[in-house]
Amino acid sequence: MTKKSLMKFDKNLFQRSVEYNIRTMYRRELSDATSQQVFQAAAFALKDQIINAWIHTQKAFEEQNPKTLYYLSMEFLMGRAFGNNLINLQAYEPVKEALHEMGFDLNAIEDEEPDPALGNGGLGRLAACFLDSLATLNYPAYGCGIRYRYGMFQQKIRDGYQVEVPDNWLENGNPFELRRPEYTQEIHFGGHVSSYIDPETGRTMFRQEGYNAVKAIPYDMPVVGYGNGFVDTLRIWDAEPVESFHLDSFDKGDYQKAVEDENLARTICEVLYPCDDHIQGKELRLKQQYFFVSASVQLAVKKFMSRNNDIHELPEKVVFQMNDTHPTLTVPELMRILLDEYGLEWDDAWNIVQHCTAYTNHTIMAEALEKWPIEIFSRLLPRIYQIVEEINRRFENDIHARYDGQGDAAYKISKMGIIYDGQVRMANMAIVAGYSVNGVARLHTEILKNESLRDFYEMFPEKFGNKTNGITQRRFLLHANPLLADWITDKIGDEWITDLSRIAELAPYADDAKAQREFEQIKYKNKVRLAKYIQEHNGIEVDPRSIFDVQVKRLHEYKRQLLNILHVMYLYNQLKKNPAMDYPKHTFIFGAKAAAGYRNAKLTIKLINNVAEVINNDPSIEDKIKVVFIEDYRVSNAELIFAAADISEQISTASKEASGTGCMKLMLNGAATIGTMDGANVEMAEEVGIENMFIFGLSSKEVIDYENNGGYNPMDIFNSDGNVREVLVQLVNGMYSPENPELFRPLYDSLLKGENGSSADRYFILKDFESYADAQRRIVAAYEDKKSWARLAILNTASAGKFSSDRTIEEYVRDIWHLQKVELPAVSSGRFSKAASRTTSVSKKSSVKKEKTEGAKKAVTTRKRTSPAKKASARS
Ligand code: 26V
Repeated sequence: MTKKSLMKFDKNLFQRSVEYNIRTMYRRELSDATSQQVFQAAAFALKDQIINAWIHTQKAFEEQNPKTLYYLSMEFLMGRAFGNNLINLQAYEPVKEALHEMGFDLNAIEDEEPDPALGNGGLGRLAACFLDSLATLNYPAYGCGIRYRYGMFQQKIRDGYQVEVPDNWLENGNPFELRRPEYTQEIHFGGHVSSYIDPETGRTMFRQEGYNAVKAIPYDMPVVGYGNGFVDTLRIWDAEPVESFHLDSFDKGDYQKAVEDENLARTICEVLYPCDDHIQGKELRLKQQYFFVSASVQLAVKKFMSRNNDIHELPEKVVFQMNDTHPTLTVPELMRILLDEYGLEWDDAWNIVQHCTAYTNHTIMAEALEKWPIEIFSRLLPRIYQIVEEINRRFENDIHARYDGQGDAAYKISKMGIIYDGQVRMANMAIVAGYSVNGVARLHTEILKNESLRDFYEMFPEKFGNKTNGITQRRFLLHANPLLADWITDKIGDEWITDLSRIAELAPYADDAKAQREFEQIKYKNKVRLAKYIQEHNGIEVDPRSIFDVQVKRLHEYKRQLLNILHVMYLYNQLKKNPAMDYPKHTFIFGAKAAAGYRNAKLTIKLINNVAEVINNDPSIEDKIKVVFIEDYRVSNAELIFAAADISEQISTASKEASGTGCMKLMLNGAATIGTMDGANVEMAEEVGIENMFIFGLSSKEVIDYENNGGYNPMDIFNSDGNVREVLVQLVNGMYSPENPELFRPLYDSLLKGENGSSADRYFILKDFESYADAQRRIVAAYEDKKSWARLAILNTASAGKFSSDRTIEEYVRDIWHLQKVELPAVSSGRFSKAASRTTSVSKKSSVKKEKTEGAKKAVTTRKRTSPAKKASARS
């Protein structure tokens, strides 16, 4: 762990505080406390320390009135907070020591914390990495999301099958959250729209009536920056019924509405949709989207107006980043507030919206494009629907103005229309309204521009840009891999913790024999740690000297876990035929959750487990291959896995993986990538050199060309390649499912026949098989030479500098958000006092702004507002 420490951690105070908390919270002596109670007590003691810095940061926001980012996301996959907060407060070692003296082991206490899994996968984890970077870089930001009662399901493996178990993460409470009832907002669903004439302006105004209402209550969680005393906020909304339930009410209408309101509040935040295989047009999901977007936007506007005078200046102080299309209702909701509550004219309001909203696309998969049936949308959100209709009408006029002369306006409307074919198309709304559209890796952005969003790119080229994803090195190296973190710091100092580009200074050590041995030793120890976890959780003994070959990510056909396991089956065949074959021990490790209704994904999990069962129990292959499926893959066990991996499997069908971020975490921890030229792999190859990766398979261009020409014929491969044929036959001859030989037939069919109208082997698994097997052979050959392998691994770590989310955030700030760093004034107590010196000082321009703000504040308190907003805020 880094030796540098900015925070004066008071060990005695912490210990007393833990003891006191155990007494007051549980009426127990320390010696009688359970681990869970110690965790709770320690977490509260830690929160006490964070609170000071949190207040301090928020005070600085009040005073400096900076432009603020609202990162709107249905998912924040934060992972455990306790250890991460300790890391960022630079208090990990002291707390470890303090707990040790009290007779507790920090690791065991960390394991008591539930892993808040308010996200499915990449998109949600990216949001969490972004918050870490924003706080570390002193940028004012709120993450806005939903406080799901049940997060991502827990995965149990029963008889090889995935079983979903509810994740009751709040069972023991969440020590890091603060309920903020003072910021409660009211959200309206349903009813109808009526119009009236505003007596002051004479204009026709609209309002929603006869609606069901629900209260949105925010819960705030601190997002602690690394070593800078800066604390941003993750604000997640919970629903509660409005106080309308009067049992003495004899009015039938009221009673019914009260019951409906109550039910609405109960269901809205109940569960995260654990589905990332396709978008289902579920009404509850649309409710969730409007619920958190409306609450976040309402509060952002109110906060802005409490510090500023003129609603027209909103874009100078507020930016809403829409994480995928899920928060696109930001657009019509902000329009509603500006039109109906602030009484703005359409053009004025639209101009503001167009300068406040930006959209990130995270997938090109057509199934992921969100569309809502007009019937559901307009019934649930009647006023919002009216506004969307108007946005669409005006946009269609723009299309006509531009394309009528060329005669293809109708075609363009079919592609770009927001309301089309009975549906509201959310991506189209986000693109038309927002001032920025970005992809998440260079290749992905190019595909958006040239293929999937081509018509939009033609119309609005200036909106498009790329922001290659990144990850936080604080969690995924400093916390996940303390041995390697310490080693790196010993070699090059600890600047890499906040400036990952510095990790390039490790490169010379790649050729240093001593460094190679040390690196290898560290990897070995991490493999021992993972082997222990596997032994405890799977009952499988794996050899830490074997190659740890890892594929951990959501299970999806395009990610091609099936290619990996088919290759394992092929290897097994080779070993069976040739028991003397010289093959270094190889452990194939999988971790993946499948969407509950995704048959082929779930069947692939079953296949992996059945193959594991056969291979792991066959003494004839002398443990040369082992297969492990790690149950319930999530942020906490991911950290163990990344640190221990030799090989990182990034084998998606080229063009399908927008970016990938696991690839970066594994690279940073010194794993070599076997992968296609897809997503961020392309940029990783640029950084580390293609010779230091194991690249295989069709290019994205080849894939897209095949797709545009009706696919290819996998039967040609089946007929010509005996190895492939053997493996495929084993899918359906009962070798891996003797009780039910037909069990894996759907996988077989998906490869050779195609289903539901899609072409056979839609993801080019057989097409890429030989090339993949060849890349695997190259790995085995390279691994033989320990020294050159260590060199390769060190080079991978040393080349990961680009993939820090700090770099990504700086690019968003420079090109999209235009935020300024907020300098924290020194604290008199000395705690966090060095923090201010680490930030670039705020420019003269912002101090001018500050004066203006002071003036503005006064004006707010004295001015008279005549807009409908006055009435609205009076009501709230
Ligand atoms: C994914 C898919 C994929 C198949 C078809 C339907 C569908 C629907 C939803 C989703 C999940 C939402 C998108 C998502 O999580 N994308 C991931 O975002 C990561 C962060 O940008 C990125 O690294 C991953 O490549 C991308 O899959």
